[in-house]
Amino acid sequence: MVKVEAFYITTPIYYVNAPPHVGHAYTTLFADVVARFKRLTGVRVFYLTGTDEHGLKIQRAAESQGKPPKVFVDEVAEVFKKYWKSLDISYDYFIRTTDELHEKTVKEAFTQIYKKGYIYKARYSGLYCVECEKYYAPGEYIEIGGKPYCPLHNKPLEYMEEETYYFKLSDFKDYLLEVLENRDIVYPRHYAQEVISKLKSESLRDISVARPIEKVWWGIPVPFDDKYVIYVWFDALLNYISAIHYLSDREKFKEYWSVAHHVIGKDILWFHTVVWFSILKALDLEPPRRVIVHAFLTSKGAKMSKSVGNIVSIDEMLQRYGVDGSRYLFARIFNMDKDSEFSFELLDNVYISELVDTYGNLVRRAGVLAQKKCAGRVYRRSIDSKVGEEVVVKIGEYLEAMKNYEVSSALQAVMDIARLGNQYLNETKPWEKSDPSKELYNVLELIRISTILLAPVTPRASRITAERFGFNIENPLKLRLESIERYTVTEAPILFRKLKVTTQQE
Ligand code: ME8
Repeated sequence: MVKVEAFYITTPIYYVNAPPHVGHAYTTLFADVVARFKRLTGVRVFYLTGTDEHGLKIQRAAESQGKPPKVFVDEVAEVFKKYWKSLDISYDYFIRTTDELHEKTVKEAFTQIYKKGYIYKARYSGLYCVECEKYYAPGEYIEIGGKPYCPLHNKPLEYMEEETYYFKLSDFKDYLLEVLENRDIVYPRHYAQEVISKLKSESLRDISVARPIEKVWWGIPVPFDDKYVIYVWFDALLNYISAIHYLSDREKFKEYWSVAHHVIGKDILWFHTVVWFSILKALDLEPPRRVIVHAFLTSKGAKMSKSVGNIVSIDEMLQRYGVDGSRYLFARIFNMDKDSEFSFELLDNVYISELVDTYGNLVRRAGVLAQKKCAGRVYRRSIDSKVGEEVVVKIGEYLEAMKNYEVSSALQAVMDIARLGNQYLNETKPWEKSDPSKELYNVLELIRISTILLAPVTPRASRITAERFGFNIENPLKLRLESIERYTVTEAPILFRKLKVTTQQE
C-alpha cells in the first residue's frame, strides 16, 4: 500500500476573553487555505485550531461578567466555533485547554520535566502583563509617566512577588542557537534572525511556570503541589502535542509531529521558538518542522486588538463581502513580512476589480455565451499556443508561491489567468461567430484552471462554477490542458455581487 503523505498544521489557540476579530480570522484563514491546498494535492491533513482558556486574563474576564470561568469559556469557545463555521474553516479538530486529555498531558509533561530537574522552586519578583500573560524584564517594557507599561498593549504592568516554580530556560540557550541557526524552521528566515540576535545580546533567564493558587486559581494545578497553578503559556503550548495524542497514541503522535507546521503572528514568536523548543527538548522531542510567522493587521496604525480598542469585526467583513469574498480578501492581504493596515476602501477595490470584474465577470460572460452559442455544450478543441504557454507559466507561478506560503502572490497568478480569459474574449469576440466552440473551449479551460486554483481560497464559488460548468476540482499539481472532452454549462452563475455601498460613496 502506498503511504499517503501527512501534514499537520496549527493556528495559535486563541484567548477566549473576547470573541475573535479579523486578526484571528487572518491567521485561521491562512492556515485553512494551506490545509485545503494540501488536501487537494492528495496529502492527509490534520488541521488544528482551538482556544486558550486558562489564566489570569480569562479568570478576570469571567469575573467581570459575573460568570464562573467554566461557564464563560464554554460560551466563548462556542462563539469561536461559530465564526470559523461561518468562514468555512475546515479544521479537523478544535482543542480547548480545558479538555480532559489536554489537562492530563500538561500535568504529565510538567511532572516529567520536573523529574528531569528542569523545574525548581524559587522566589520571583518582577513585572507582568496580564494581556500578554507574560513577564517583562527590564529593557523589554516602556515607561509612561515613570511607570512601566506593556509595549504591545499600552497598559500598566503589574508587580508580582511570590514563591514560584521556575523552568530552567537558561539551560537551553546553546541548543536554541544551534537549532535556530542551522535548521530551516522559522519562516520567513528574518524572524529566526530576530530571535537569534535577542538570544545573543541578552542573557536568557529562567521563567516562572507556575503561580500560587491564591493569585490565579483558574488553571491546571501542579500535579505534585496543589497550591500552585501551571503558567498559562506552558499549558497552552502543549496543546500542539496533546491534540495529536502525545499521551495515548504514540504512532499517530510520531507521524504528525514530524510534519508539524505552526502558523503564528509575530507577537508570539518568542514563545513559539525559545520557550516551546526548550519545553520540547526537555521532553526529548524534536522542534516542529516549521513555524510560519506573519505580520499584523493594523488599524489606525496599531496592531488590531481588543484591548487597544481598534478591532474590526468578522461580521462586518462577512456582511460586506460574503464568505468567499471575505476569505479571498484575507488571503489577498496576507503578508508575512509587513503589517497591513486594514482598510475597507482598499478591500472594496480589490473585491470589485478582482472578484467581481475579473474572475466573476469571466465566469458569467463565458457561461452566458456557451449557453447562447452552443446550447451549453462545448467540445474539446485545441488550445491556442499563446494562451496555453501563458497559462502554464501562471500555474507554475501559483504553485511556486503556494510552496512558499505566499498566498497573495498565488492569487495574483490566478487573476492573471482570469484576466487573460477576459482579454481573449475581447479579442476573439465569440459572440460574432456562428460557431465559436474553439474560443469558448479555450476560455472554459482558463476558467477551469483558475477555478481549481482558487478552490482552497473560495471553496463555495469554485464548487458552484465546477458544478455548473461540468468539471471536477482536481489536484492542482496534476493540471493538464485539454483534458476535458466536453463542458456542459447548465447555468452562468453570478458568483460575486456588486457591493451595495462602497466606501467611496460613503
Ligand atoms: O496569543 N493581526 O492568543 P491571542 C494579525 N493564546 N494577527 C493577529 C492579530 C492582528 N491584529 N490579532 C491577533 C495568544 N492575531 C495565545 C496563543 S498558542 C499556544 C497561544 C492572531 O488570542 C495572530 O495569530 O492573543 C496572533 O499570534 C494570535 O492571533 C494571538 O491570539
